[in-house]
Formats: sequence, C-alpha cells, structure tokens
Amino acid sequence: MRFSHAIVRKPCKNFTEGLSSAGLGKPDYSLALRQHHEYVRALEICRLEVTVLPPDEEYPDSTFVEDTALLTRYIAITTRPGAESRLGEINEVHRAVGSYYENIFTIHEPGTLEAGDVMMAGEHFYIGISERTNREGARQLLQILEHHGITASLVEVPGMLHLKTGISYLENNTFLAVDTFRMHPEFRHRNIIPVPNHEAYAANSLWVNGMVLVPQGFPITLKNIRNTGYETIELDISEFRKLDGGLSCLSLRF
Ligand code: CIR
Repeated sequence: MRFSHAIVRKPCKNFTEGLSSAGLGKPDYSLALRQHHEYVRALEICRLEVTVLPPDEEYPDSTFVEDTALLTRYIAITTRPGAESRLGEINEVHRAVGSYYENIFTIHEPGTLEAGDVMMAGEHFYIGISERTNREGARQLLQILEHHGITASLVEVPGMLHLKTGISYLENNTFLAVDTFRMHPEFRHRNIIPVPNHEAYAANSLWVNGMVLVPQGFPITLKNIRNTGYETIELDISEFRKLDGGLSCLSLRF
C-alpha cells in the first residue's frame, strides 16, 4: 500500500476544551500549533501531498480528523462519532472528502463509529467495538466494505479509547501492539512488535510509505521498531496526547 495524499485539520482555538481522560492537564495551544506543523512536515517527508483544512472553531476535537472518515482505495465512508460533541464534525469532512471520492457512504443512527477504531491491514480491515463504536455502527461498516469486496472482522476493545490506541499495522505483515492485543486470538499468531505497558502510548505509531512516525519519548518501542528494519521519524505530540490523541488521529491518509 502506498499513500499519495493526506488530509489534516489545524487545531482551533477551542482545541484546549477537547474531550480528555488523560489527566495530563490542558494543552498549550501555540505549542500544539507548532507540533501540528511538524506533523505535516513529517507527512510531506513521507511524500504525501497534504491538504490542510482550516480550523473549525465549533468543534474542539476537529483536529482529530481520522475519526470522521475511512478512506479506502475506491470508496470513502464518513462516520458517526460516538462522542456527541463530535457529531457535527462530519459535515465539513464530507465536503473535503468529496473532492477526492465519488462514492461516499455514511453510517447512520443508531450506529456509531469512529475510524480510530478501524485498522487497515493490507486488504483486510479490523473494526473495534469500543465506547465510541457500537455493534450497529460496526455492522453497517462491515456491510459497506463487504459489498465492495473488502473483508473485515470485529474486535472488542477493552479499556482504551480506540482499537488503534493499542495496535497499529506497520505493513509487511507486522503489527505493533500492547499485551491486550498481542494475546488476542485475532492477532496471537501474527508478527507483532511488542509495546511494553509503560510505553503503551507508542502503540499508536504510524506507517507512511515505508517510514514509521513514532511519538517522542518511548525509547524501547523506538528501538524495537528500528531493529525490525524501519526508518523512523520521532515526533513530539505531547499537546495532542493531553486530549487522548495519537499520531494516527491527526490525519486521513489515502
Ligand atoms: C476524543 O476524545 O474524541 C479526542 N479528544 C481524541 C480523539 C483521538 N482519536 C483517535 O485516537 N483516533
């Protein structure tokens, strides 16, 4: 899989009011802007053409664009966030995605789905059932994917925000995962780079065109990824972590 584009959205001034369970304090807005800028540069280094959407002041969490859409090779699906304060983010994203996709499907009530719960692993998709993605939302997505010849399976997500909070696919049949998913029947026999519990945040690292973006400050995971043969870029995203966001949440890659 190669990506050519990414969509990101600049954090808005209200960003500091975003949803959070991290207990790490309020983010610093100007530092968040600088970190976001570095994130965009990293995507460009990975040879992506990046569309930067303007801040959307109405939605504090709107910089976490990943949750609002799933972009596959041929079709796009806009989601229906389980967090009520995020429901309205979809309208703008639908418009932005419309510049690139003819076929856009949607998730409808009573389904909820956030694409932080959707992991693409080659031709197969894993859909997490979490506090944000319910069974009905997952069922609707499964149906849309299968209708287009794409296979998917459902995975329970215990005790974390999204599926990709705890596991990432780094292509080459390789996953990066915390213990919860290393032991999971769905992944037990897969090739997994382990993430130690005290570095759990680094399980959300991001493969882009052969490089892996890794959050700064997780030396064991960084070393393990490098030892597996990947080139890495470390990025400081401390201000996004304060709102439970990781590297993947900040962009849609396609
Ligand atoms: C939220 O709670 O919805 C945001 N503060 C963080 C979303 C993170 N998104 C992701 O992991 N895909």
